Amino acid sequence: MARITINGTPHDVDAGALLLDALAQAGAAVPHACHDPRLAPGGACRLCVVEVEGQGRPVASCAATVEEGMQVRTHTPALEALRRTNLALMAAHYPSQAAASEPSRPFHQLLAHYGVQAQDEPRHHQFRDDSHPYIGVAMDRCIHCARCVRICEEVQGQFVWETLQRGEHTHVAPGKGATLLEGGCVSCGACVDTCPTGALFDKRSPAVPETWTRTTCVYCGVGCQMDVASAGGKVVAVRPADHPTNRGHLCVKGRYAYEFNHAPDRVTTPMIRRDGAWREASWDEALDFIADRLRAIIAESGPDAVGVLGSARASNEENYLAQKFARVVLGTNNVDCCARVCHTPSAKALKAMLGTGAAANCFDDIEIAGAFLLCGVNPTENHPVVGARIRQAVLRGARLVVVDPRRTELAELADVHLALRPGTNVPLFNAMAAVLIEEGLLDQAFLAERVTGFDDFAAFVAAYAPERVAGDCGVSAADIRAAARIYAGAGAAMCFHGLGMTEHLQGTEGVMTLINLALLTGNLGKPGAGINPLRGQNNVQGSAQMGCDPATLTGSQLIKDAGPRFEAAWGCRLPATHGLDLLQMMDAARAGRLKALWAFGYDIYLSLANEAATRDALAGLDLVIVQDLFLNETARAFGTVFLPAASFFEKDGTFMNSDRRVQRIRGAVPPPGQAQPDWWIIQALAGRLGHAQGFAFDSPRAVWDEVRALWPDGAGLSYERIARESLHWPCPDEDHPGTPVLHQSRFPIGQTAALAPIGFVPTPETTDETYPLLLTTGRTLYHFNAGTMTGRTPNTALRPTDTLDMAPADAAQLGLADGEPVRVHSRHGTATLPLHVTAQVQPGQLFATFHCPELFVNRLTSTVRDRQVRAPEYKVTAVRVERG
Ligand SMILES: Nc1nc2c(c(=O)[nH]1)N[C@H]1C(S)=C(S)[C@@H](COP(=O)(O)OP(=O)(O)OC[C@H]3O[C@@H](n4cnc5c(=O)[nH]c(N)nc54)[C@H](O)[C@@H]3O)O[C@H]1N2
Ligand SMILES: Nc1nc2c(c(=O)[nH]1)N[C@H]1C(S)=C(S)[C@@H](COP(=O)(O)OP(=O)(O)OC[C@H]3O[C@@H](n4cnc5c(=O)[nH]c(N)nc54)[C@H](O)[C@@H]3O)O[C@H]1N2
Ligand code: SF4
Ligand code: SF4
Ligand SMILES: [Mo]
Repeated sequence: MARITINGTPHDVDAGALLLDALAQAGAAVPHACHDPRLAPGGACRLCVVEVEGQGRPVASCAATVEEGMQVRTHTPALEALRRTNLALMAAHYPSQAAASEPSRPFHQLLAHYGVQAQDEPRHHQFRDDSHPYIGVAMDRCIHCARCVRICEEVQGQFVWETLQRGEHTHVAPGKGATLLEGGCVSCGACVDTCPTGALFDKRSPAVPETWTRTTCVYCGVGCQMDVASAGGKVVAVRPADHPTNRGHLCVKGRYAYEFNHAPDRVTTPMIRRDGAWREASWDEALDFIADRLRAIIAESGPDAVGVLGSARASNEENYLAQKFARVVLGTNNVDCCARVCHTPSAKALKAMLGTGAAANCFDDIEIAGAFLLCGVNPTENHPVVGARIRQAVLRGARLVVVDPRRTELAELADVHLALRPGTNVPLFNAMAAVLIEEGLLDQAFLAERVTGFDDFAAFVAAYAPERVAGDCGVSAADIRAAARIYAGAGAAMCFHGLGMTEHLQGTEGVMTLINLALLTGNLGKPGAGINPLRGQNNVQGSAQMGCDPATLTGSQLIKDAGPRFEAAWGCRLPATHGLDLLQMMDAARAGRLKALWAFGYDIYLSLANEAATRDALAGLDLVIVQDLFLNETARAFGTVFLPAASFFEKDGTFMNSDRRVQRIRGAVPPPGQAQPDWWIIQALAGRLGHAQGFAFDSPRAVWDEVRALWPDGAGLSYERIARESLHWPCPDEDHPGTPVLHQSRFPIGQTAALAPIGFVPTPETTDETYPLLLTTGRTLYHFNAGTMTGRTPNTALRPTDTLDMAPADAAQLGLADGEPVRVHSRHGTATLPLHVTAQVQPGQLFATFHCPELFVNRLTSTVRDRQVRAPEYKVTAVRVERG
């Protein structure tokens, strides 16, 4: 604390605080127009000026820090007159009508408070753009405070807005294009959020919504906190919350892509398909129908003829109930979720080598790391708020290595971009390990205390010298060496990886090769380091962690270890047979052994690799229960019963994000029609099947308390605490501060971890004369997975369709033009997509997203799976392309 005197009265305020904040804290707030706590001080508007004893001129309190003994005057007549003059200058060219019609805008409040009249004088220059679906521009209201310029630079890192020209010609406009989007805008809305006047505004939101509700974003695993505005039972606006996870920032999906919630084709009534046609049913009819069919199937074929798929989009509480339903009500361990297809390889590799199958470090370490190693991950599009933080760190001087076949946005900024041939992660990371050893770039102390198996490993990777493998990987040996030196030389280097590592024949093993690098260089168990999978959906970490996995119970506890405790708590015996994972369920369905499947919040038909194989499997089932917001592709093609679910905007619970935080979701609007939260539906069905007991929770909080009782590392995460604190598990009791950084003094598997020699097993999916190109699939900023949600928002205007991305040289050789439809053939199927010619992909390679059901990119992908946990190889398919 520091003692300062404000207007003659002493006050104790935070030492080192911004003077502007300290004044507000002491009840002597001063006005400001250009200040935003997310930004470095601007000092431009001169409204926050105060008199400080000993300083000749008024001081901008937004740019000064508190000093012990300071004597400050905040509202002297001279200061107030100065403020009025400065405001009058800003108001000279300001439209009076705007000030009158939207009195709640901060700048308009200032004008009213100081009695300053807007003067409507004409302007020389004014940027106009009505083309963005979300961001409106009314630059006749611009006061040149530069907040939009600074937030785009300092928070998002996009550098779209610029203050152009000087004097009376000064105006704010995109510097690199005629419109916002041409100027590089990624539609995060940060500029709208900070603009004090409404010169930038949300086109689709009212200026003053009714109620605000704090919740967690439903899209990616970053887990941004946001405030949802509702009016008339509808979501009308979303704003970023100032919270450690996202620090007052959102991306376009969290900020703007909410209108799916009120889409006209939202399913709001249960439905049963009879004679090929969907007919509406009451909840009683639908639940009785399912209960009868399940009873009959279990009586005839046993409980292992049924499978349950939890949802990475639903809450922890709902996923907990789903796996409890499978194990207790049905009597099967056949339960899984879509973690299977993305980061189960990461979880498996991390758990096997270190003991915890989750990210080692937290997002706050981004600002500590000296270097980043990004492997097969595209955060500026897929985890944009983390992507922006990484970009800011790199702009401030952190080193960056990107390992990705494509020139992603972050690859553009990288010190070294290893544009490897898809499918060659294992030799590439083995080569980096070989360099670390050969060049002595090792953390000897860490190796001595925490690592075993060095000699065998060193002998093994010597065969992977960069000069030997670089050709096969499609990169230069010098670049592999440069990358290894950056990773080892940073003090603390943080590794993030994604599906470019996991969705391969060698997915799990690829991640193991990354863990080797961290062990060799001591980049584990300390801030700013770690191996960090960027988890996919809002709650994919939680879905598996709650036990939607055939081999583990809640808290990733192995059935063989924790089984007896669960049996005691649940009052029943656990199923004796091994469960099937999702891919094994598909195999069993094809073989006629699986008869029924309940999938909630997971469009498996569209999203699983190799449509033909998925179709064969799903077509063989007697009962397919789909529980979703929309009639998704699985429901359309194979559904027997459809149960309408409430969305995250409409229910309470928790999500678990990518850096192990458990965060609340809170209902902001009521569910439409008869839609019900997933937790209600699961309990209702359990009741029908004679298991009302054990499924009689009256709220998600009650479910969560049962989770905490069974999961030792989550025991301290009560609803009360997570409402106040941002906590990372392990958090074993209510006084525990949580664990942002894992493995600090030991690993859960013991004091040491062992290096893993991993030989290279190439994928059978190789190019030849008939299929000469390699297709890799993935994502884009504006759409999310199955597209059910973003496809029902104006994001479709920002990106209307999936495309097939091709290098200019290949397009020229094939005589294909940008935008024309092309047919893509693989050994497995055919799809037609519009061509997008781009230098982002290398010659010989292609990239496509899978967000459009009508284009159905998974008609092309193969049946190759990860050797250990069976994640499909979405990332490598040999194809041929011809005019469509
Ligand atoms: N906007 C948006 N955000 C999303 C999603 C979305 O659909 N849209 N989905 C969410 C989900 S479910 C997930 S799992 C995450 C996924 O997020 P990411 O892991 O970032 O996903 P992808 O875009 O599928 O793949 C990442 C990168 O892997 C590269 N790659 C392909 N093959 C290889 C290879 O052999 N080696 C290496 N090193 N790289 C390769 C691709 O070029 C691509 O840039 O995103 C989540 N966030
Ligand atoms: N070619 C190719 N295919 C891929 C991938 C790839 O990289 N390439 N990636 C794979 C990966 S990593 C993943 S995770 C999958 C994703 O595939 P999916 O999991 O199928 O996709 P999502 O769009 O995340 O959401 C699934 C469904 O959840 C519904 N939903 C949302 N909220 C709720 C809720 O609260 N309750 C209920 N009941 N339903 C809800 C949505 O409407 C949607 O239909 O795709 C995989 N498919
Ligand atoms: S558009 Fe808004 S935020 Fe940007 S300079 Fe003008 S008034 Fe400030
Ligand atoms: S970064 Fe992820 S969690 Fe944050 S707003 Fe975007 S989609 Fe939502
Ligand atoms: Mo995913």
